[in-house]
Amino acid sequence: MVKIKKVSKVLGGIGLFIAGLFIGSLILGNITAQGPYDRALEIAKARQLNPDAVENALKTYHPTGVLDEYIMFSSGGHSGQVIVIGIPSMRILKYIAVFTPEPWQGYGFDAENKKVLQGTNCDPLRAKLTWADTHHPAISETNGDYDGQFLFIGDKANARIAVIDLRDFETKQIVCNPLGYSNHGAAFVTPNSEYIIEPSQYAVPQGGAYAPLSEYEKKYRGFITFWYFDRKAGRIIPEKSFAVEAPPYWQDLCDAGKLESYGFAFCNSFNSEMATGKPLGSPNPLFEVGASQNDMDYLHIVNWKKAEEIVAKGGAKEVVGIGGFKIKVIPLDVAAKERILVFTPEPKSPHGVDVSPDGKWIVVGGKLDTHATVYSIQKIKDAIEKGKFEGKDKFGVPIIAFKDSVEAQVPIGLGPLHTVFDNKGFAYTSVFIESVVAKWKVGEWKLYEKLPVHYNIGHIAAAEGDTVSPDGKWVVALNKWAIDRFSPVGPLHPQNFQLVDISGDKMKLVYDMPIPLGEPHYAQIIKADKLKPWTVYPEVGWDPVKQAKSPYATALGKERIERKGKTVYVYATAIRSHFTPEIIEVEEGDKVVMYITNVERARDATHGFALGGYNINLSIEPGEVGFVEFVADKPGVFPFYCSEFCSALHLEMAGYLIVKPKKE
Ligand code: RUQ
Ligand code: CUA
Repeated sequence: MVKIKKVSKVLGGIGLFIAGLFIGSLILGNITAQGPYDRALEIAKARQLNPDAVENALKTYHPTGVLDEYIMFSSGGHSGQVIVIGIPSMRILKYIAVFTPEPWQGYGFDAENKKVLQGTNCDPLRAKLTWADTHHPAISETNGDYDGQFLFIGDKANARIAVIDLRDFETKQIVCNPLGYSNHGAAFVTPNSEYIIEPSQYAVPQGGAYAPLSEYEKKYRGFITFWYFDRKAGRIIPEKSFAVEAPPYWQDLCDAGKLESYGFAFCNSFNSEMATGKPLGSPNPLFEVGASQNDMDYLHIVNWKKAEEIVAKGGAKEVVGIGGFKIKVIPLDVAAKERILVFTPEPKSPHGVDVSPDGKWIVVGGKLDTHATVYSIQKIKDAIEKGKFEGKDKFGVPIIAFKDSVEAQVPIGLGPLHTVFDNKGFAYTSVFIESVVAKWKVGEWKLYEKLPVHYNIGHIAAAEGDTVSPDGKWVVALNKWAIDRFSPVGPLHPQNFQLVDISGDKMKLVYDMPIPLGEPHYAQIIKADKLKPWTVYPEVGWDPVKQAKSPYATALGKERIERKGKTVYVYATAIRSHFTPEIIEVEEGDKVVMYITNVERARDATHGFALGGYNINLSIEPGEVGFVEFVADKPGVFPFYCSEFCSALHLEMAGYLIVKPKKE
């Protein structure tokens, strides 16, 4: 009966009936004449699906046209993309192109979004990048709840942050951090998306300068950057952003405080040893050993509200960093003196920091520890207020004694990493070395259950899990290794996302999903009805980068070709099943600028614009204006065509670009 009830929650009244017959009969092990469900029972039996498997199938299967209750935004790892997945069906809905050119979406081929890909403040080196190591997606928040408007994600390899507009699921901005070349804990947002937090990972001389490793302590620095987000503009404003300088410990992940801890950010770190590696032939330890000597590293407690005040008073200095781009930086001595940056010890090879939904507790994992270590924001605030510190680190940053900040250490298993929360007061921690999800109770600080997962779980995501009001229901284990879970496809294995039903007393693994695209790190899960994406652009003639009507929009019948000197402007339209104009003649060496307006209003009536020989493919969605820009430096006749199968006469949706050779 218990099982039947669980299923009924998912499928409603009809489901109860089906499941009742179905599971009931299976449990009894006899297939009797039960009308239309006989066939289903036969299949279950033939496939040797036990009642458990049948239950899992019923929980996740979505008949055609039935939509998912939740949407998960997952990092696409090395692909530089974001994967959009429906939950609980685990169907992939989209890959959002972010840091990597993506032909289907025309991303990096359209003249406008090519500029997005190159970044708003990126040095020439980074403007040319065509990959990223995306790590942590963050949905924009209002009062600590996902509001479904924007998504941010960080690139670990190149210290970049991207802004995706969730009205059209397209990337609108990439910013580069001028202070260094790597981040890790990015992106995380403050509760009203005032700032997007980006901590560095591997310390370098600040601003990309040169300094030998012998000057590590003196010249290498970390940073914790707070990128100011202008919600109306939908853009990060670098001029209004600032960073807090940090010692050259390797900062890792951050989380923003909320409710009781609003105004603070917490970042874990490792390598407080300041190991500098082992040059060949040197007796120095490798990083692996050198950066794991200490039993404790430092949890960085950052008072960003106070930092904001100091910046407003002119307490930050302007640092000219990589590519000549500037950012305001609160120097380490100022941060320490003003107690903008305070430390407390954290055990052992720390990783992951997560704030509880009520904002009272800060949970830290330790890659070589066996506990989830829980800090109390009250204790931290008390210690800071009373100036109760056990000392300072080498850089003068005050340290709160472990006993004065910690609330509990929950023994949960070897190698805890990340923690998410549900609506019943439980926390779920990924435990890497043991390959389990550990469920424990906040406040009781007691372990309830461990669920084996397959294998090597990194992050864990929960429904509305990083908000002030998580939903419960589902968590997803983001496993690094799949090993034997899927049909072999060569030595490079997919990752494995495992869906876990947490609605009952016991956790239940219900689905395995291979992820064949880079190594995802984190994911966030939002209630689907909080997203309000457009199904077509709001007006015909839309510029999706500016999210406004384009001055280059062309109406049907107003198509034209204009020459200004050596530039040929083409104002074109696309509609099933033709481009107008479809013959374009230019001279060798002309610059060609094309604005192609898709004048369709029907959902899904997307046209492509593929031009052979010039590396161009656009996706022009209903209402959108596509922008093409290139120099016609190769003479010849170049067919162009619509690269989306839009209609019966789609193959006829084509034309010729004729590039006449220069006269000698
Ligand atoms: S990290 S697997 Cu890149 Cu978020 Cu912990
Ligand atoms: Cu338009 Cu095919």
